[in-house]
Amino acid sequence: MSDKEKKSGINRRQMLGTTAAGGAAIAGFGAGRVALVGGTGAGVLAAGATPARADVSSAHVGPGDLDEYYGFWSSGQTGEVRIIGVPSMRELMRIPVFNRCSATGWGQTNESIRIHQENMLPATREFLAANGKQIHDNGDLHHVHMSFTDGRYDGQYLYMNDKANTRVARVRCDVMKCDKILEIPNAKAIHGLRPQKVPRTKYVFANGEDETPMVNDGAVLDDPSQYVNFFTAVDADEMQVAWQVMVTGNLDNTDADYDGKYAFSTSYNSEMGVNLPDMTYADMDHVVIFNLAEIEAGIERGDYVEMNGVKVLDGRKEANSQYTRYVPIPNNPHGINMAPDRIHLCVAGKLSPTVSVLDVRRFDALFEDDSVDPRSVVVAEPELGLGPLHTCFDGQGNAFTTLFLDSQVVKWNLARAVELYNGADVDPIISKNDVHYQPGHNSTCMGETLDAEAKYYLTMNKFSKDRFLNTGPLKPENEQLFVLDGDDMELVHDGPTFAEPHDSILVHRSIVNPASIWSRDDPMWAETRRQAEADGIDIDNWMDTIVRDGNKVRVYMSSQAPSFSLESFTVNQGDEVTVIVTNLDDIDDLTHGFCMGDHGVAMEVGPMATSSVTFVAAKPGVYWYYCQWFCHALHMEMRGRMFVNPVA
Ligand code: CUK
Ligand code: CUA
Ligand code: CA
Repeated sequence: MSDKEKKSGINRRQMLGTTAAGGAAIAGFGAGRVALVGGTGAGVLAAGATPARADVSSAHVGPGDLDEYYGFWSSGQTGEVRIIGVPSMRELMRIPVFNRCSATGWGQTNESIRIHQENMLPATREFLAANGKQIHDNGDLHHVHMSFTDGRYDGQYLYMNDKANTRVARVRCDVMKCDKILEIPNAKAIHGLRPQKVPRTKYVFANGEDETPMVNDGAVLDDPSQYVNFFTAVDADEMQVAWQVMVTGNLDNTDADYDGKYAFSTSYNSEMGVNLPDMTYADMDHVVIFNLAEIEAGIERGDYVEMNGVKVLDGRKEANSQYTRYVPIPNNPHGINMAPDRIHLCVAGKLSPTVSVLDVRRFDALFEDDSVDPRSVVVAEPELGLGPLHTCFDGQGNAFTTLFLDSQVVKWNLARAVELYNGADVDPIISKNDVHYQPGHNSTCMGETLDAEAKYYLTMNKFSKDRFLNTGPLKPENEQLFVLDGDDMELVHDGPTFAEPHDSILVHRSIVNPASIWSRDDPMWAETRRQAEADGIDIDNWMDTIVRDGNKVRVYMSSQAPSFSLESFTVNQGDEVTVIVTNLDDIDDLTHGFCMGDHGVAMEVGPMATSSVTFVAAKPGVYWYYCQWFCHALHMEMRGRMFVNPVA
């Protein structure tokens, strides 16, 4: 980009000073969005005009060739995880987690309902029952991150949040299926989520975004002075809450250091406001630093209250405990990203055009000496552009920050930002590239680990506007992949995505090694196996048995291409029918399904898997069931009949 562009960027930045009143800042936020609807042409040209020095051919993955990276995508309000091949950007798979899935039966099979219900709070169970439901139908999955060992991905698990229904879930990387869903008590709206990096992922840190009364039972309603927020550490192995810390202000995003000492979270609502003006009036909000050793010591000596079965420590500002410190940060900060240099923590200002850079080596001093100014941990605060949201790293001392309002990514140098803060006459900004449009999260390969690489840069954009054929009032979002070559960034992919390309990690394929067929002793269907054993059925071998237990009927069948072991079975109207299917085909990629026509019942049965589903046979008549995953030339013929006897 030219100096002229750079200068004009700075001028526009100055229009949104850090001292802007909340209302003015918000007005600017809105205006930026509107302006971008029409202001797109220049950006396209600027990107195209970059000299094509980048080795774009490295990003081409031919038909039949395999990608170098697994991309794990959160899908926002769709509630699932997606696997994308990078750099081809081909969608490889979807992993349902907080959503219901027609193809796999997630949220409908007994195995998945058990996972949903196992760690559900009793009050939620009652609430759902009152609404005629067993599980929540929706989720809002913002962040997906892999388990770490010594600051590097270990390929074991993925962890993810549900903002909509205050949950944390886990996906097993050996089968790429969700195995745990944990509803978090006390907190509300789990938003930011990160695993502990060092020495390993013992904890998954999860932020509660919404403020509510400490005991939210209706006794306190519209009295925000009694509202609180909770930071949660989940035991990553047990998938149970380890402890919570009560904080001042709300919590937005979170991250952890490379020393295993601290976790930290942004708060955009230090004001504890409940409307827009009140959430934005303060010039400074804060980052909360959580001292893990002090928190564990506090639990050891019993310095907690137990709320809903969770040990809760008081880390509020006024408590003046050793559990937390509060660092003032301008202005409604959002993303918080730990650099792979193990030193620099980058906090994006959102309403402030700055990224605040904190030196984590200075955190010890804050806890050792109360008189140390919390702002002394800030070692740089470069003005980068309008609406900075998230930062990622190339492992070579550079950072990439998304600028939501400017619809740009700014590449900048951490060391030069520190020099500038110390008074040197240097410009930390290396380049600005237009993206389309309004980026939120961004990623580099292995960028949130010690193995960060300067290879590809991915931006996940909230709007596609005019970029693709019009799909009606609801437009897709857009994700763009750049090849990094020195200081150049070459756009190599521009592709629409259904709601929503929220966040992602790019993991080298050498770290991820899923199985091709299920192991018969997988814990996924352990409870189904127990029931079968009680019925005298061996679900590991050919089975074609119907077990009646009062008005409960269990139909055990096997599938082997191209047939089910049962051509038909008979039940009585009103029976509660459970169909249990084991897929005895142990061949790579040979998935069967089971769909009961006109009953809203369907599921996937992977190679060597057992799945089961339960429904009430309320309608007399003949109903065909069929295999719903294409498996064989005679896949259409893979079907059978259920006879439902009318009750006289
Ligand atoms: S938060 Cu969405 S753009 Cu939910 Cu990760 Cu920043
Ligand atoms: Cu079995 Cu299709
Ligand atoms: Ca604020």
